[in-house]
Amino acid sequence: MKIFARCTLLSLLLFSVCSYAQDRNFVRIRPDESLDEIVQQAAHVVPSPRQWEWQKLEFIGFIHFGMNTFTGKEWGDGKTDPALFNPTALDARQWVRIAKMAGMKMLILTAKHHDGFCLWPSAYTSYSVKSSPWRHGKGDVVRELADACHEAGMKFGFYLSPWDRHEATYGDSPKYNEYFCSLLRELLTNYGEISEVWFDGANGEGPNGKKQVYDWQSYYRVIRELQPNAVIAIMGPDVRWVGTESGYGRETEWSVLPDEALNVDSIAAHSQQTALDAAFVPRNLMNVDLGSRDRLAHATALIWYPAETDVSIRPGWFYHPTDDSHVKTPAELADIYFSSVGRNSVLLLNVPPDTRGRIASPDSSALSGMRKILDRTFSRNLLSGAECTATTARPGHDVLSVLDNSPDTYWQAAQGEVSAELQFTLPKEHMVDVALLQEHIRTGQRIEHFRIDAWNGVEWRRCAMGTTVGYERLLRFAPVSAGKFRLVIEGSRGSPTLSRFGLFHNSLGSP
Ligand code: FUL
Repeated sequence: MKIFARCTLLSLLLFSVCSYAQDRNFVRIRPDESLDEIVQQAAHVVPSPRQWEWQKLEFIGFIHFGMNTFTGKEWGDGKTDPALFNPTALDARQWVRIAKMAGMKMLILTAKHHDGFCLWPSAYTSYSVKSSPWRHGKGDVVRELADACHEAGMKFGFYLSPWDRHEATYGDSPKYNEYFCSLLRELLTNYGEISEVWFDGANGEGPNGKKQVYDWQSYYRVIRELQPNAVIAIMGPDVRWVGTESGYGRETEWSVLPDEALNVDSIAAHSQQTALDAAFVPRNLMNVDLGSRDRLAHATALIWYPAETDVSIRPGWFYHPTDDSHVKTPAELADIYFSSVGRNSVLLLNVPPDTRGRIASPDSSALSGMRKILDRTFSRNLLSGAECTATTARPGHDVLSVLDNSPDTYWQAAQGEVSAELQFTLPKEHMVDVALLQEHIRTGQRIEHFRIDAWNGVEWRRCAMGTTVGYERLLRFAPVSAGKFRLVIEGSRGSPTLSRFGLFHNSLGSP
């Protein structure tokens, strides 16, 4: 009996240690694992601490600024005279003020775009601000923005284009890789905390162009060594490009994917190939399935690889005066927010400064209009004060946790339960047409489908339904007035969690 008990205990222990990924953002799948076992593994893959810190930022800004701002181009050829770079009234604090007002938590600057022109006085090239008339060659845009961000409590990151149309060593692979690492070292050592490094997959060299073999691993090593908390995005292991530059993510967005998603060649092949060719011809990736059970079935390893949705507030990435009348409207920006942040992705919205080095007024008023819509919509969770019940709860994780606004507390279904019903009786009837759900992703991403119903006094009527939740899911639906609502989790990969649930009234009306 004793021996039996010991064996059982031992096998239980082994089962929980070996069988599931324990708080890891990477797990290998053995060839003999069944689909059910793989799905269980997937349910236990979680963000790394740096991925979690990044995910919580939700909304971040892109600053495309450089030689193209002065030439009117989108892709410079690297031959433009540095004399042309001369912003008349550059004010990085103004960029930060506007970004903060909009609700952004980080700014990412194009420290070097494809033309190779460096916005800081690098010691490794003369093709930089130091050869320009701006601030008599003593200026440093990276410094001004990094300082302004840090002063204001904002995170700072940089975009550094691997493709370089100016640098003579480009194509001479080892030499250019060394050059690129030197630039990285400068940016990662001299400007305080760096929270994101953004590597572009774009390259328009064409079939007869220069062939540069990038040494990604050496780039990643430099970053991990100098700024271990920074996430490496797009052509990198921490943050995945959602796959379109339209601002609209997938309805079903899994952050846990087979590790083949992390293939730099295929990311590059799907990236922009010619200037602006695909920027606003949104490739429809909504139906591309990356993380369903079918995809997991063939996986040899699983990774936590969350999506970032990049989009520009204007038709181009850089400022062009002719686009002043084509800035996205507050309603369009709010729609993008719902379709990116609200679809389990971080929104990276580009706001390009003009030739003065300031954000132009059409952009700042569009951003403040968007902020007003979002603030009005989300100012009050109509479920607060509601009486809540759940058909199942793990001890210590009761349903009230979904209303306490804390990302650390969460409701969870009892072990082994993959469906559940959470009911909310409001103090009085309310009109609602927006729902917000957040899973506790540090336990894993699990919910596969859910629906929200309203009680009309006689029966439950469905208001909305969805598939994945992840870090955050926002849904808009036809307005409904009721005093009782329920969230039905219909399917999940292991016992589901929810750290937040809210119902709101959209200040713009329904879509
Ligand atoms: C693309 C680039 O080619 C664009 O110019 C822009 O920087 C965008 C964010 O990424 O791949």
